[in-house]
Amino acid sequence: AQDMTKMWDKESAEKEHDNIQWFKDAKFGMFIHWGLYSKLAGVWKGKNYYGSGEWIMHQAKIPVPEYAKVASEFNPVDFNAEQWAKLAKDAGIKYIVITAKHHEGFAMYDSKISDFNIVKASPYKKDPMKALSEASRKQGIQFGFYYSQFQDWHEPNGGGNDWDFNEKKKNYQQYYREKALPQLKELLTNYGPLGIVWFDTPGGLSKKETQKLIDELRVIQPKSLFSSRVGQGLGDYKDFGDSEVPPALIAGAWESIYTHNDSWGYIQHDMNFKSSTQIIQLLANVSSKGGNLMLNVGPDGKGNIPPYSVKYLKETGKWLDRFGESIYGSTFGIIPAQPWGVTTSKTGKLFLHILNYPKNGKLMVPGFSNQVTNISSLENKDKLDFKKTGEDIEISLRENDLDNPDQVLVLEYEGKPQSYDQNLP
Ligand code: H79
Repeated sequence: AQDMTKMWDKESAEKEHDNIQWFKDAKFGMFIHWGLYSKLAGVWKGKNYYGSGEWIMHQAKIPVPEYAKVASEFNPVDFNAEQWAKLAKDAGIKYIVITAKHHEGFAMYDSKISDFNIVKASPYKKDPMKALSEASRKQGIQFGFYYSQFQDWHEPNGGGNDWDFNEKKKNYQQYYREKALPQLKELLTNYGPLGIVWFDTPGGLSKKETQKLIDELRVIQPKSLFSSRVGQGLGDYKDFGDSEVPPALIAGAWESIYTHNDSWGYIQHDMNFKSSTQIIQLLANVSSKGGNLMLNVGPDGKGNIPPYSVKYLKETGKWLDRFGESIYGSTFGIIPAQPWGVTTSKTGKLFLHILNYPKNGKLMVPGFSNQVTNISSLENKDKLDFKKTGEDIEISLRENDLDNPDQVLVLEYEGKPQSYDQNLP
């Protein structure tokens, strides 16, 4: 795996895209991995695979012609774009990024560039990306595409497939010219305004060539944000490694991406789903460091989102209905993580996310120099008693309304705050 933290440079972070604000405010995105691998569901020739369902072609070294046959059986008759978008809305999701083409090389949309696509090669014959792009926008959700720009195991000149093709004899430039770039242009041209183009696992291009790729796409949709995995330190916001939260505050726009269970693509024998409490705590943790969480769901080959994803996402949405003010539009917490939890901020307000309820009912906020005017429950506005001694605040919690692990308090204060991280603006 590549070290994604090195794929971003200060230069890019400093000149921000002029359409970056919606992304910074959004905080919670939905990643969707959906392709032929969803139909295989982690099983090939009776053998179970674990890890990343979308890697099964690679793990089982399935030859291109054999894998292509899966397309002729891929018929997601249960797919319902309105339902997916409604679920995202109910979950409090603000943007969706879906795999238009993953490393397997199969286009999940109507492509004129390659016949290896859902409309041409599958009995389904429709374009689910068209439907989902429209349904998402109808719900007020930003829509974007994941596109694997370098790895393409279907193509003799694409990256990654070393069991059918000789990696040394590949002409990556030709692959970029004939497939990746033209398909990206299709996606940017035919699906309305895209919030995000999400690249992954770059390769085969120099910095100059990567910049040229960006420039050629940028003219089609100047407002779309490109993820940092376009490579060479370029892109409009930073992505960390898969399922990685940075250890401390990060300046600028960034995102952590997480699987819901242990896989991106659907695996029928993976039931290790994060509960809504875990999702909420992850979201609070990422927000407290200034970033977004994009949580993945892996629909199956029929087009159904796994029931546990539906359940836990809806529960997360219920929590966001109550406490969303502390997440959406917030910036990093101005005090570091505490034994009881983390904080997020807005002008004059510090939100205290209580992830571990202190046994003695006393919540300590250390090192806070500004004058505090009020501390209350974000949910019912009930005031809480507190004592401030120097820069240390002791809040008396009330057992009855603070007995679960995802309560939020709001601390209101006067004056300009100081961040504990002096490296940040
Ligand atoms: O789309 C998801 C992954 O498929 C993709 N990025 C996220 C968003 C990705 N591409 N490459 N990698 C992740 C790193 C590769 C990890 C691997 Fe493995 C370790 C490939 C083989 C060993 C994971 C575990 C996949 C198969 C086994």
